[in-house]
Amino acid sequence: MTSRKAIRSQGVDGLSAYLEKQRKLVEKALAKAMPAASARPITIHAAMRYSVLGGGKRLRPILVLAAAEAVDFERAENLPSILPAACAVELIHTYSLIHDDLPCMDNDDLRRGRPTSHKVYGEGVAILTGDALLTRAFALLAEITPAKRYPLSILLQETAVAAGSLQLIAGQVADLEAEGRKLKIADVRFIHERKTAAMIVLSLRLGAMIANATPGQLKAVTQFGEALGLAFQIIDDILDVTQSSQQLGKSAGKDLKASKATYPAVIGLEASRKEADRLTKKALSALKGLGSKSTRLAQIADQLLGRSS
Ligand code: GRG
Repeated sequence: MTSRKAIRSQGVDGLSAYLEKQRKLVEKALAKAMPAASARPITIHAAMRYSVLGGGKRLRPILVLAAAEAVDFERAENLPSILPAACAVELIHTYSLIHDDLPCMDNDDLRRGRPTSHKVYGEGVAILTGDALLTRAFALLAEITPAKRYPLSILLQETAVAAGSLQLIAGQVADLEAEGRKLKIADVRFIHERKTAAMIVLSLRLGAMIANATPGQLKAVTQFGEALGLAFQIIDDILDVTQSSQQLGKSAGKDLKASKATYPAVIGLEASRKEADRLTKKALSALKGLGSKSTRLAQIADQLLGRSS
């Protein structure tokens, strides 16, 4: 079941209710995954909670849950380690947003519809908040009871690599260095695969590994994530030039102003749309071997292609 028409016929209403349910589950777990706002020093814990609990689509944690479902539908939600892993990827993602918004990086004052961390708490606390979220994520993962095929060391190692200087940070460095320079599409792809796709692939792999995926199942969700991750960032690039700041909850039109490395800047809007569409189809076809258990993953990919924020 891979055609987009077939996926939609399975009920978009069902998907909205599913996403809402998963979001609530994740929000509740996130609220418990960090020290209380009253823990001393109060500022850092209030700042952690401000950024993490202040909205966001929760795409990555929902992908952790949906990947586990695609492997072991019956047990996915009751796997005790699945929510800690879902929270860990959201904490790493939020850390990267806080640091990305700093004046020395993208210098932004709006995130998730609210003032950015450094605007509220100052730059020093914002840097430390990112650091605290990243380290807290590893503490959460360290508490996981792993499945038979994938020991904890593998989960920790994969997370460290995805968040490290060869993936997430590599993408950010290449992005910074690309500002104002004329790039080829391969260079933009290099950045997007690392800055965005790496964390999406990690989310899917953590979910699948915690559900004890077979090597074939793990390969399928990885290929799905690689294509989806790139499509997701291309759509992000398109939205930056087509939507308002209010619609996005972050500053729109910034990529163009800062001469950022984006798909629309290099190949134009129409070709970017076609590429996002092609990659979404590629992502869907990677799910073929997983059967109907992967319907949610397919629906999420389809919805992301048509998203407006
Ligand atoms: C180590 C100083 C230092 C900085 C690291 C790694 C890094 C900073 C930044 C990562 C780069 C980054 C922010 C990539 C953008 C990826 C992306 C599309 C983010 C937006 O994701 P959404 O749309 O956001 O899922 P929400 O708010 O919905 O969670």
